[in-house]
Amino acid sequence: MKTVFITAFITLAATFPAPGIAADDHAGHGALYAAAPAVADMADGLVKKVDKPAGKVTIAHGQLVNLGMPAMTMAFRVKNTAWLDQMKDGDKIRFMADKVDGAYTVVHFERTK
Ligand SMILES: [Cu+2]
Repeated sequence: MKTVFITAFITLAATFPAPGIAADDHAGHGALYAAAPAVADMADGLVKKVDKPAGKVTIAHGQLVNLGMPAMTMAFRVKNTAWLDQMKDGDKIRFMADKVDGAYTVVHFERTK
């Protein structure tokens, strides 16, 4: 029972990093790490290509305000590679991207209709 509780806590902590934990990796981006992604940081995207071996997804995306990036088509890494199984070519998504270890990475996404 104790183990279950600890696992749940770690999962929760990973999902909603506290500012103190996130500070080292994401200095200067503190405002992004509220419990839920801010609407302004979500962008529309169209999945062009899922490359599971490379762990990447190519997305035609709208403006990414938090990254100062205009609309374009580019490849992203994903925070959780299991997400690549939930995406397929032609999917419309809403997503949030950030720079993780120097690479543009999808850190949140949801499918839209
Ligand atoms: Cu881009």
